[in-house]
Parts: sequence; C-alpha cells; structure tokens
Amino acid sequence: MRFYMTPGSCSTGIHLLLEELELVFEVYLVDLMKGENRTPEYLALNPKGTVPTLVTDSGRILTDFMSIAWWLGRAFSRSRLMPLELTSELKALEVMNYAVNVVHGQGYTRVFTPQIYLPAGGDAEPIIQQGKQMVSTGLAWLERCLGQSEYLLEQFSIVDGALFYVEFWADRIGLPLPQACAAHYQRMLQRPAVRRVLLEEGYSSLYR
Ligand SMILES: N[C@@H](CCC(=O)N[C@@H](CS)C(=O)NCC(=O)O)C(=O)O
Repeated sequence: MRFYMTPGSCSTGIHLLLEELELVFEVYLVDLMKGENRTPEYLALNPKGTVPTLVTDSGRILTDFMSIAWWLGRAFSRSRLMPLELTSELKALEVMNYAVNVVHGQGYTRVFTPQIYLPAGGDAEPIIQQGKQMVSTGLAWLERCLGQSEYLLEQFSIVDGALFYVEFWADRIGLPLPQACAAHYQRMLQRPAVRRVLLEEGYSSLYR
C-alpha cells in the first residue's frame, strides 16, 4: 500500500487509522508548501491535487478522506473500526461528512488559506475570523454528537479519525474545544497508535 500524506494535514486522520489497523504501508511525503501536490506526477495519481491519497495493494487509487476511511473500515473489517448496523452507519456518514466537508472544507479552509476567498490584495483577516466562527459552530455540533460517550459510535471507529484531526487543528490554532471534544481529543492522544503517528509527524511537543 502507498500512502501520500502531509504531516499535520487532514491526512493525519488517515495515518492514525492505518496505524490503528497495524497495516504495512509505504509513506510518500507531499510538501504542500512546495506545491508537490501540483506536479504532473502527483496530479496523474490524484487530479484533485489533494492529500490524502492511498494506493491499495491491488492498485486502486483512493483520493478522499471519507472514501479512504470507509475502504479501510470495510477492507479490514475484522478490526471493527467500521459501524456494523444501519443506524451507526448513517451516524458515521453524517458526522464524517460534517467534520470533513463543513468544519474542514468550509471553516478551516478559510483559516488556513483565506487568499482563495479573496480578490488579490484583499484583507484576509475577516475571512480568517469567519472561518474560526464556522469551526466553533461546527465543533459545537460535533460535541452534541459525542454526548457523554467516549467515542462517536459505540467504540473507537473510523469516524474518530475525522473528529480527531479537526480537534487537533483547533488545538494548533488556539481555538477552545468544547468540553466533550476536549475530552475526546485527550483520549485520542493517549491511544498508542495516535501517539506513534504524532511523534512520526513531528509533534513530540504534545507529549511533553
Ligand atoms: N475533501 C478532501 C479534502 C482534502 C484536502 O483538502 N486536503 C488538503 C490538505 S488538509 C489539501 O490537499 N490541500 C491542497 C490543495 O487543495 O491544493 C478529502 O476529503 O480528502
């Protein structure tokens, strides 16, 4: 398996699922700052120019967080990272979609890349603030989904990978996490696979 990732990006959520599943995979680092996601070679693999990308052992190319997470859950179902019955499956889709496409895709994208929402030379600050507001609203909804539970579904699952990375980014930019998300984030940080991933990706400061 070949895994294309950027440390500290949304691919961290997939990286931790790969580690939780104890899979053997080769890592290919994609430096977004250097535009390595826009090279002809990378675009031939993933025309969207995004990370994560996963190339399975059978050569299937997966290029989207939810599809990769879903495939991992299904392909390695004995590890039980995948919801088993319809109600949990629907919750998994709803929560993952919201974390990935709303909190990340609409909120954090404004915080990290405000320029894509602005005419050249425009003031980035209002866009960043709007993004932070969207993230906070989104996290409040995710907190309601968590309720009093340790994980989003009955047990740790692929969905926690998505929630983790939007919590991790809030921590990185100093945005307060709602109480249940803060507890979930801490719980995730203590998981051996998550710890391994964060140390590998250069975040040892989280464990000091
Ligand atoms: N919806 C995509 C979003 C992936 C995404 O936006 N990844 C970011 C890194 S967190 C990226 O590759 N950005 C580079 C770009 O869009 O040019 C997914 O689920 O994988």
